[in-house]
Amino acid sequence: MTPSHKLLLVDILLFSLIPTQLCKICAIDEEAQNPPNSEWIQGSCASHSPTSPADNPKKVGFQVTSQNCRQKISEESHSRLDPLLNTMINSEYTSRTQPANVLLSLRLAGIQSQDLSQQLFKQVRDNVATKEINLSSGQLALIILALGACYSPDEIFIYDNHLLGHLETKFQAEIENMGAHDGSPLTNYYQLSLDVLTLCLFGGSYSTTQVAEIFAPDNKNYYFGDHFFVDTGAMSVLALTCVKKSLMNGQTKAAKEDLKKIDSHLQSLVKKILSEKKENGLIGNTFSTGVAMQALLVSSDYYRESEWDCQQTLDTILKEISQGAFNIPTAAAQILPALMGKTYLDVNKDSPCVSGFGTFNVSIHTPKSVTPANSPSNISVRYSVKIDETYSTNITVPSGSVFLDVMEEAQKKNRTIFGFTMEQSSWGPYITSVQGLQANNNDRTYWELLSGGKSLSQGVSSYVVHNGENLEVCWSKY
Ligand code: B12
Repeated sequence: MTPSHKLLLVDILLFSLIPTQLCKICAIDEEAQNPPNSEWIQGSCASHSPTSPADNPKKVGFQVTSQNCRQKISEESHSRLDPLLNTMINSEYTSRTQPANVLLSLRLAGIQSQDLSQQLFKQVRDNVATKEINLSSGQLALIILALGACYSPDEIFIYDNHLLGHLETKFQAEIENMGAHDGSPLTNYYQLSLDVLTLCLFGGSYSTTQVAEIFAPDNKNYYFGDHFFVDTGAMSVLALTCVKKSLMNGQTKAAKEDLKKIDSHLQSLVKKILSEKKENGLIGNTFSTGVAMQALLVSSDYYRESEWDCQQTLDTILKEISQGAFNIPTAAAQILPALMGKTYLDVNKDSPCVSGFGTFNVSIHTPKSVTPANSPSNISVRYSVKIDETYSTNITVPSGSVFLDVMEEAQKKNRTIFGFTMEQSSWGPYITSVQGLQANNNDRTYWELLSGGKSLSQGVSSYVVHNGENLEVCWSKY
């Protein structure tokens, strides 16, 4: 997108809001239509085209019948979301799924702009056209969710290109890989959840019995050692909620058994998510809170109102937004829907995502820089690569540098010891190998980032390093 194009888009961005009070715990009122129904652990080396559900009977549509159970961001709070919109719209997208993440988020939040939608659609479509074969299952699922969200005409692209069939195949490949590699999927359970959610919402084929079996809450793929992955558990809650709804009217014994199991999984997963609630209201960490909020918004049958102070979570997130925490398009895209009281299950609700409640212009401001004044122009850090042995060096970089700058400096000094590779992902560059040692999903190995022995909650291109800091990349298992 050209800068002038972006400016034009910013000018014409419109919000349409769902009324009612801010952050009341609430469930999607399905009953009227359908009766009832990171924090990171320390690694081993840390010190520690149909157009509506009616047209496609297999599609699961979520009807919101009660507007009273939705959040409302008050008018005064609108401008507090500007940094999110700025990041989503004005960034250069460096990975194939960033445009899909952004398109899905803007559509769910009810932000309308023909031009912006068309630009994003074009990018998503081009990615599918040229790279579909190489997309992971979850990447394809996200693309389908974005294209199909809110009954956009783009939905036809899904059916014309048989994207659901491709997703079914990729989902089965994930399960086959689990059979061959001690229960490890090709990707991870966050992506398997995205797969099931998408197949469920868009009427794709999958076995509910298989889903009930693999998504049992004691499955190792929900955990990092004995630490629960909040993002993954939350995405599973969204997927299982959709599957549960699809089974509600099932009469067969098998359907009833699957429903019972899924209901019990939901109960347990929601409990685990709530147990990761922090004193300030975050659930897991800053970046898992968006999807955790979505999970809690659709699962209020499974907890008491007193168990989650949604208002506190929202206030903390708004504060974090003002401090520039969501400065990656994917981070911004993941948090926005929940702030608008929306979830990925709303992708298929029976009415367009946009309600005609009101419109206003959004003005975009660049978030304030967080670099402290009077910082020295150069800083020194200690950098180590840890495998069985530890290889360390001192590195000097300009103040304001990120972890990646340190790694690059170290690599210049000694490529054999500090050489590394990375690949672009929706969160930025992901470190895939150091010293030629390659991360591997089948073995559940990866390169963990640490500072002062603590696992970081940001990646190499986001984490700003500090003078005197002790940085490590550590060969770890999850
Ligand atoms: C699964 C997962 C992992 C797996 C990835 C391997 C696997 N088996 O797939 C493991 C456990 C190894 C992992 C590692 C890390 N992760 Co991680 N991960 C996730 C998770 C749960 C799902 C990612 C996914 O599949 N998305 C869906 C697909 C469709 O999108 P994708 O872009 O194609 O996905 C790829 C990338 O996301 C990449 N990836 C995974 N984590 C990270 C982190 C960063 C910073 C980057 C750049 C890429 C990346 O792996 C995915 C599969 O290839 C997300 C949760 C979330 N809310 O998104 C966290 C998440 C993205 N991870 C996070 C972090 C912080 C990390 C680490 C930096 C932790 C650390 N201290 O070392 C490392 C990455 C270090 C490195 N080598 O560069 C944060 C990122 C926050 C941020 N602001 O940057 C998230 C949001 C979790 C959280 N709530 O804090 N992660």
